[in-house]
Amino acid sequence: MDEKDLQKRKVILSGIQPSGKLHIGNLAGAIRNWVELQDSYDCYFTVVDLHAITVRQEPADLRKTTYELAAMLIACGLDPDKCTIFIQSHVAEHSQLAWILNCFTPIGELSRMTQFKDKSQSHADNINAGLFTYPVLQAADILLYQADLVPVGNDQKQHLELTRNIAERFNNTYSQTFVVPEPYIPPVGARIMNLQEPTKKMSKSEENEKATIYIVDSDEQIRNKIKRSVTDSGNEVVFSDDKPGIANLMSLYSLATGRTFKEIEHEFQGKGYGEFKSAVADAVADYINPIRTRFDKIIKDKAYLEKVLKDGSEKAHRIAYKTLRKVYKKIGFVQF
Ligand code: ATP
Ligand code: LTN
Repeated sequence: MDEKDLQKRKVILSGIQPSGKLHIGNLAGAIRNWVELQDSYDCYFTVVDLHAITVRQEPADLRKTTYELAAMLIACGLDPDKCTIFIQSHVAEHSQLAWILNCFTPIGELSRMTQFKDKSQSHADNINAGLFTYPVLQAADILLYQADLVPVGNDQKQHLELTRNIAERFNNTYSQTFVVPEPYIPPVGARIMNLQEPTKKMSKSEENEKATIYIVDSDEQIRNKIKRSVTDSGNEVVFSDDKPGIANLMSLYSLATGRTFKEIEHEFQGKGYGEFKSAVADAVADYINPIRTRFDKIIKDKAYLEKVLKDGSEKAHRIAYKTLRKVYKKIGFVQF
């Protein structure tokens, strides 16, 4: 692809918090889609450590998790030659623009954010100002790169709406400065559920280890977790709302094999849950195995990982700097 084509491609930005071990839900619902997008868009993917400190983090853990998440993104298929991968705090413009955007965000709009309300409840001992202005920093992440599209799950739609409001307010006050981004809801966004309570989503913050398949789990651990997962009464493998356990295993099997629900129902007709669970266990273990193997290699090669992140932050900085300068000029700051 020549320089001109590259310039014409639409810009995508997304972020993920280094706040725990990555699980198969994150892979199915977010990262797998990012991998698909990197061939057709100009993509920026960032590990949002500034966002992560809105809840208390152990410094050594945060550093380790940030490295591991970056390595995991590459292991899952993001190719540093095709997209830009960087750590948010390495590009100072994120904090700089966030401050400015804070001055364009009414407190009333921030108090309506459901994530703030939820997190204030779950972290009642530390309701800090950063937790409140979290969505403004997210707006800065997006607007710095003039992103056209932002791949996010449903839970982030409200933050994206706020980003659009901030961008429009700024553009109307001055003149066209920011691209107003659209959410990108992927065509297939499998939602993976908790293996022990299949009506709850699989989540990093779940305490019961048996409920979650981590990408770093061994084949054996994956097989055991699936074989011991909670299923429903009955014995037919069919996709139905009143069989959340089986439906979840079907989603996992579909993710691992690429088969449709119809094909899966057909494959296991008259075979019962035991046989189905064994097949899912093997398929998912085989699916995760090469990702874990790549991860183990990358995480040991610090020099490679640091080079990818340095190149990524330099590229991101070049774009972010241009936007920030434009903003400084519009609001009347003396140019530096
Ligand atoms: P937390 O427990 O802190 O809420 P999480 O595991 O739910 O963490 P997030 O960091 O909130 O994950 O989300 C990262 C990305 O993974 C988001 O795009 C989100 O939509 C997606 N995601 C998270 N959990 C699932 C799931 N169970 N199924 C599908 N996608 C998921
Ligand atoms: N808030 C998001 C993570 C996030 C993000 C972003 C997503 C931070 N900055 C920019 C998209 C674009 C979350 O909790 N999933």
